[in-house]
Amino acid sequence: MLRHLLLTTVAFVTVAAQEPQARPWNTDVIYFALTDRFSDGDPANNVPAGSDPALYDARQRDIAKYHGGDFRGLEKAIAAGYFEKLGVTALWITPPVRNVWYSLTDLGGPKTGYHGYWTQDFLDVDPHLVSRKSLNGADYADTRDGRMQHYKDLVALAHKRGLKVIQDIVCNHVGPVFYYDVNGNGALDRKEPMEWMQPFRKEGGYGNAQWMSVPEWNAAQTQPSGPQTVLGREVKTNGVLQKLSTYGRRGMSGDSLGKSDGEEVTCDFFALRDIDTDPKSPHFSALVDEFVAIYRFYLEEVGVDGLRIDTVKHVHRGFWEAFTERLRAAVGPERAKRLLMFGEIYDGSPSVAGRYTFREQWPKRTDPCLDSVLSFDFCFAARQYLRHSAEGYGSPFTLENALKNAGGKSYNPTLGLDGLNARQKMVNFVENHDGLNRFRALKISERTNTLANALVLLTEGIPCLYYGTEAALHDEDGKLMGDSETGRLTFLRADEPERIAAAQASASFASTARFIQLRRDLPALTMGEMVPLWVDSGDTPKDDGIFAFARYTEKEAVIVVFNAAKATSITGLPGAPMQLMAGARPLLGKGSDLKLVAQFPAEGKATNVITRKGGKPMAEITMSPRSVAVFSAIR
Ligand SMILES: [Ca+2]
Ligand SMILES: [Ca+2]
Ligand SMILES: [Ca+2]
Repeated sequence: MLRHLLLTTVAFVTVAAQEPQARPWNTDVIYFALTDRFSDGDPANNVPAGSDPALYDARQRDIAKYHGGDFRGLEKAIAAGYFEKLGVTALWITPPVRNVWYSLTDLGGPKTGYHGYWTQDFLDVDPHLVSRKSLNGADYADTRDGRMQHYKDLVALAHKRGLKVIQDIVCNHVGPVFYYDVNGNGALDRKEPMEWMQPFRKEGGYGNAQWMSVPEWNAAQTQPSGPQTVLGREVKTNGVLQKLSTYGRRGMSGDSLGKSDGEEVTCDFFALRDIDTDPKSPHFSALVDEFVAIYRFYLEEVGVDGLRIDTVKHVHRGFWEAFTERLRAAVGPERAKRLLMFGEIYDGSPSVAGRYTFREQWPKRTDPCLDSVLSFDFCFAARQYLRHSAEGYGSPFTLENALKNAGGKSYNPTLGLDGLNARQKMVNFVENHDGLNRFRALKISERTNTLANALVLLTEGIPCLYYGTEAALHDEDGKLMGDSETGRLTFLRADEPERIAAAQASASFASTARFIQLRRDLPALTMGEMVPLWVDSGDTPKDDGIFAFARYTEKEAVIVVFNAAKATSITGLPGAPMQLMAGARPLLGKGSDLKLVAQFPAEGKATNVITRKGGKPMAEITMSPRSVAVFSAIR
């Protein structure tokens, strides 16, 4: 056995832990791939040895089962230059760690752990994701080291092609690794819902929790058990996650998702077991150290560039204080400077989400806690503006507010070690898997989907595209309201091998790539500040559906105008055109003009008339129906 291990280890494609890519995060475009749903590159791992075959759906249609997507599927797309052609520069992948594979009870019924958020072993990679041979034909052993090596090779390949990798991490909960033994028989009674979920107890927990032991679901005691050596590197884990006392064991609160009274912090997340992150608990310091040791390993040894942090608002704030501080210290200032940590705070209120970018001792301590957050307020506002049945549109006022908030007091203005503040690193999106339906659901057209992507790509912050949106992946079952998980479709289906070529040939792909290219061509679109310029006014039908804003630096400005209406619209009120000002300073220099650099659809007829009054440049921009236009200007 040992000999076999040594031989296969030598055959690995050994790549030294990679230095993180040096470019600033606000010049990146994130592509979020739910690994199980991107592409099945290796059918051999679809039913890992010993797992229940019923958990896998070979048709790739049942949203609750494994679809077979894996690292090889991502590697093939990277190697084929798919992401480079699109222009995205960072891959956010769902948690790669070994999961519990099945839960009989979850939101909406039985489900599998295809998405990766149900950790069983924080220092192992899930067998569904890995192959037994590398892209170059070298062997990967069927061991923790072999699986981790495949992950490391994926990251190295991404780096080689200029892509950063963002690992999705969870500190709030683990999978259903234990059950509540309600009948005291010392065994899991699978069909007894109460053994999976107990009603929430605000005070005290349940004393009847027992570790699971169901191999075909990989339901077992949490790992790691103590110090581990992985890929030849010692990881000084302490085994705190192996103690039942580390978990709250308080059961599940039915309406915890919408709560903000503390209940959402301490309850189980459905059948997922809540880790007790209370700074007052005796294991607190060991718990923080455990997660620091684990994620330091992924940053330094595997080479991942950034961390997307799950379920942030379900964890005590003091935990994030300690975790971010100790992790930055552990990796050192140079590495910390290149590290992005952004959190999922599922809340449309910027004051709730933004809180996590501040330290609790603010303003005594001004340095950032989390670097930034996923911008749910932007997402909800963009949907309010652009996502309506029958190609209607809503008011852009909420969008204007979201953009103003991003520059307001809700987010920590202090520059991080990289010289950028939270606003500049806000992760903007209009869709993802966070309990939201895909933007393109039901009758939302490909054109509207592209308008939404343009909004994401041209706004200040880090744009994040959800896999498949570049080819207008359509969720015909998704609702416009009342979100579900139907949008987690498989993108490159195994039964449609031509799909990747079709995706690249699609009109959506071309326009999305064009907007990403604009970010390279016009520095104001990455480094520039943002100011809203015009919002559809109720006083006149002339400007219906218009939303306009500018991105600007000292020397140049980019003016972006959207028209969501089905009729031609013009920026400004009759006799009062839109002013091109950022505070007291004009966005357009004397004698300069607005230069149209891009429009979508390409056959659009955006025109502009510039007037000047009292030193203030003004623009009447005429916009084709349902279009966006981008202008550049010398200040
Ligand atoms: Ca597979
Ligand atoms: Ca029992
Ligand atoms: Ca919690």
